[in-house]
Amino acid sequence: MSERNIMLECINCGKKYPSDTVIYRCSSCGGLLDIILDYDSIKESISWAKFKQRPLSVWRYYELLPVNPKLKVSLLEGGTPLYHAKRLGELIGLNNLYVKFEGANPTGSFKDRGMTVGVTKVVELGIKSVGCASTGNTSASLAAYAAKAGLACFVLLPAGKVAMGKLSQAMLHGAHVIALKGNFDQALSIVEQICNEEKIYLLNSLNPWRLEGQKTTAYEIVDQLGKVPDRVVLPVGNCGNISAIWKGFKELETIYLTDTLPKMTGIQAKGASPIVNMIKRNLKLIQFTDNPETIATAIRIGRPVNWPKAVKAIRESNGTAESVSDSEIITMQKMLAKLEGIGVEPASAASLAGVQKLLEEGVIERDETIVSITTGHMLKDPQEAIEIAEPVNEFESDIIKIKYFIESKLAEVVKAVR
Ligand code: AN7
Repeated sequence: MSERNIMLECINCGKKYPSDTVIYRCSSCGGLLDIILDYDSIKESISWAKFKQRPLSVWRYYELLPVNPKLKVSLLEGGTPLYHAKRLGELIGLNNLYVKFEGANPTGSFKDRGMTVGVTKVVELGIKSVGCASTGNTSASLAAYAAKAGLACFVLLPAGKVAMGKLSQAMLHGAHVIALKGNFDQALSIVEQICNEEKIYLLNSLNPWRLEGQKTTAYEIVDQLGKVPDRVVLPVGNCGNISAIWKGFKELETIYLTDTLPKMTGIQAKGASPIVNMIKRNLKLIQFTDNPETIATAIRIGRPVNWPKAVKAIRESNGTAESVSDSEIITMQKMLAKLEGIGVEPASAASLAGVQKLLEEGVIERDETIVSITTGHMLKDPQEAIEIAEPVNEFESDIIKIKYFIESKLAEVVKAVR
């Protein structure tokens, strides 16, 4: 790998480490790490035309990924749909609203983009076990990729706070599931310590190799839209994804594949919104939330580890952050499902609820081209979907009553059309 000049670098003090160093924070200052690539040489070997000869996927862009593609552990991740949300856009007043549906990934969330690269890195390093703390999706994804690579997998989850779909995935893919009587932030702190002491490789988004996979969302958006959108809006929890996607857009500009940048816009749930607080009050340091709470359990995070990267992404890009209530999340989740046929979990609906709110506040303009990233599939949290949807209509085996019911519903449709 060394011939590709790949290095780890502390974003805080600039200390560099060789790419085979097993490390998650700077050993000098504790800062976050980033991967440094040699863009001058990458520039020579790539073009959109070359990318377009390969399937739309994370690995379409392998020259920009800092791992050996010959060793790749892949379940065919990425290549997710970019939908033009015409009906929803019309309703809320946006002509150019697009939804990047990350729920279409192999395990149903964007985490797969990161895990394919992160687990490939594990194979390169020759490590045999992996671990993470998770609000659910990270554990589901890691469990699947660990299974594919034949690795032992340990996941720490906040007990009783992980949606059923996600928990069932981690269990079925054979992870050792540890339910912690505490929240995600406490689980991450424990697992980080364990990974520093045991031979378990940490695959939370603190791990910069994983984020390299997630930056491909930016490449795909430009590839599918044919241009850089004005704004990218996404839900923010531990702050890995917004940081990764911003890196992706900046790289495209660096290697002359694009010439503009989008405004990165992060959405959090009201009960777990330390980034929104920081951006709105223009603070230098984050104030963590001790008891985060929201129906969007995926982003029930009060102490986001990647906050410095995320805040930099938002500020550098002239973006913003906004929070939405649980009821705004639910309303949007239903609208997206009923108007567009896109089924997402609550955290992902937060993204579009944020779009609507920012539009109403006059922050977003009506003619902006907006890509809203919906990060996870609705089947991740079927319990919540059933609770918020119209109840099912139960009948005895009586065709008259059933026909009467159907006719009353058809009459409603006719009324609505008029
Ligand atoms: C659907 O699985 O943190 O800001 O442990 O599952 O990169 O953390 C999940 C996060 C958004 C937030 N949407 O992304 C985990 C976890 C969904 C998510 C986020 C998550 P980051």
